[in-house]
Amino acid sequence: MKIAFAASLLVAFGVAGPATAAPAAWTQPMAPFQVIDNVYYVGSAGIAAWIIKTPAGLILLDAGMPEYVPTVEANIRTLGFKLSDVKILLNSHAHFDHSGGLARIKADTGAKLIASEGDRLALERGVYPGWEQDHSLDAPPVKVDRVVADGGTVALGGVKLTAMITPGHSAGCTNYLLTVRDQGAAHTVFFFCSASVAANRLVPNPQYPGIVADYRRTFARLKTVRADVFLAPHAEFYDLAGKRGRLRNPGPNPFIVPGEMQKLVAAMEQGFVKALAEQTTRSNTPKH
Ligand code: 4NZ
Ligand code: ZN
Repeated sequence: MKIAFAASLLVAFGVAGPATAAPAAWTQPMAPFQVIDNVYYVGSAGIAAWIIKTPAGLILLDAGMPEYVPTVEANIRTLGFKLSDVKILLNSHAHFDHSGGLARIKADTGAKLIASEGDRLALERGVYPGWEQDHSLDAPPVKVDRVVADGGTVALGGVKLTAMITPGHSAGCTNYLLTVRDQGAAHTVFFFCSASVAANRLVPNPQYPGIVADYRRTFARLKTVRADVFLAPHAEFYDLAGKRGRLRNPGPNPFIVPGEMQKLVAAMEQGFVKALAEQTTRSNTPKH
């Protein structure tokens, strides 16, 4: 897959000018590390991939870009794990920058892929729903072995993740909650799917029917979540590099930041309101 986006998408993002490249950070290496308790980072500088370690093997949440898979796999080995230890694959959402590597990692590990019904077709067809004609946004198709519902759980070796499905950013956008322990206290990790508008059309020809109502429900629901370890698919959503740098300092784990999630959710809701207004204006402006 080429890392070039069509001009149509740049228009969708409100960016003028010729097609540009994917952010360099998306495939820029980052050394793998333990984040907190049984959670490890094996992604790139810009795009997350998470290992959740259990007594019965590993869960890998997100796979990054297809071209970055060899580095994700090397990162897993650097942490002392074997690829064959990966038993379950999860996906935050069916966008090429997070799902593109799943097919290859599935083949290399033999792990089972668990995903939401809302994202299943996009994963199995390898398309970006609503932009099917733009093949620069395709991802290698990957078979979903089991569907997880909202509130459903993914369990391995006594470790349990709870799925929270918040449609909008994708039709089956899936967050996962996990309880971890740090310095004797329990903390709630929220693996965020995302709720940005990104390349999504809201009006007049929506990315999928009902997307605007879905975003509204999603923001209302996300506001009810109290999680103090907020982990997200893109590094800039939660200052990955800054926190990683502070891990070596004495004191509490820098990834524990009560309230951080709600700040980002509020900013994304503002972004949604602004994008909806802009797209509505654009759709009401006569073309000449
Ligand atoms: S995302 C595009 N997954 O929201 C769309 O960061 C969506 C994202 C990134 C890039 N795009 O169309 O180029
Ligand atoms: Zn996305």
